[in-house]
Amino acid sequence: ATEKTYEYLKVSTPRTGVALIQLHRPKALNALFTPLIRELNTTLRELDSDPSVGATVLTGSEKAFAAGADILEMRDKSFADAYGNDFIESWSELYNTIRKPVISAVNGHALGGGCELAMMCDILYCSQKANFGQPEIKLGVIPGAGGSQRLTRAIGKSRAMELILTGKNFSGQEAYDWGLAARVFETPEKCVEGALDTAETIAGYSKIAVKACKEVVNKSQDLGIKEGVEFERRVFHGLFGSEDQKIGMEAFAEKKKPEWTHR
Ligand code: CO8
Repeated sequence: ATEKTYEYLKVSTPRTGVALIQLHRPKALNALFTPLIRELNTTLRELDSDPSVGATVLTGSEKAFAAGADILEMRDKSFADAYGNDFIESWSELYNTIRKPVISAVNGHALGGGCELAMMCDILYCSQKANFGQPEIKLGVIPGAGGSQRLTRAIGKSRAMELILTGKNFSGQEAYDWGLAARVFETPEKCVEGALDTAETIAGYSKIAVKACKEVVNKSQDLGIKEGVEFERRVFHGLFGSEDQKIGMEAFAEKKKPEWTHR
């Protein structure tokens, strides 16, 4: 979004209202480690409070979205290091605190923590040959950034159990067929362009309504249907206090294009 320099990311604004974050640690296939995650979190937080940005696309390279958590960084950790410092907790900031939508455009390897990072995003797009997997079992551990929960919810228990217990990879086409990906594209370029198109559409809407949509859909993952519908209705009521609700409905009545606030 700005002229800032990044060590492990490339950040740009290729469309109006749309930020593109590209993970850029090519020598290690974008393996995720603390300095990269810190930079990612800072950038996402800045974009979240930047009124000119409405949605973000997160991608990697053609070769790798991210080949997992950095195994070399983890190798010598003790239980006290991991538990004491709540290792990985801060890696979920994308899901836990970011309120504007983030779309992942997954090409190449998305393994372990890479697959988990992609699944933390609000919408997952990929190209046919993307290579997903939770291979932690092969390293003597288990998924640590939500993989066992998010993959299971997305594709069902039996399939997720098979993948997590065998460490077998799956393709972008399979991710789409099983409902993990919202769309699958023929090529990496088309995948990133498709994600930017969707982000541009979202960025054209009321920011407050977009945040509310994201919040209520995410709540469906935590609440039962009755509580979820009740929560949705309360947030819906709340939007009648926003300027954008008046702007949107007035524009419809007058057959005009709405000019949203930038709040
Ligand atoms: N960690 C550290 N370095 C890595 C990683 C990684 N996960 N993946 C690749 N690299 C490095 C390689 O060591 C290699 O470095 P160098 O050139 O210095 O030897 C470089 O990237 C290129 O890799 P390869 O030569 O292996 O490239 P190939 O094209 O032959 O193979 C693979 C690509 C198949 C992706 C292969 O690199 C591989 O199997 N990587 C490891 C995949 C893996 O097991 N990932 C899961 C890690 S465990 C995990 O993520 C736990 C989740 C915890 C939560 C995370 C929160 C977000």
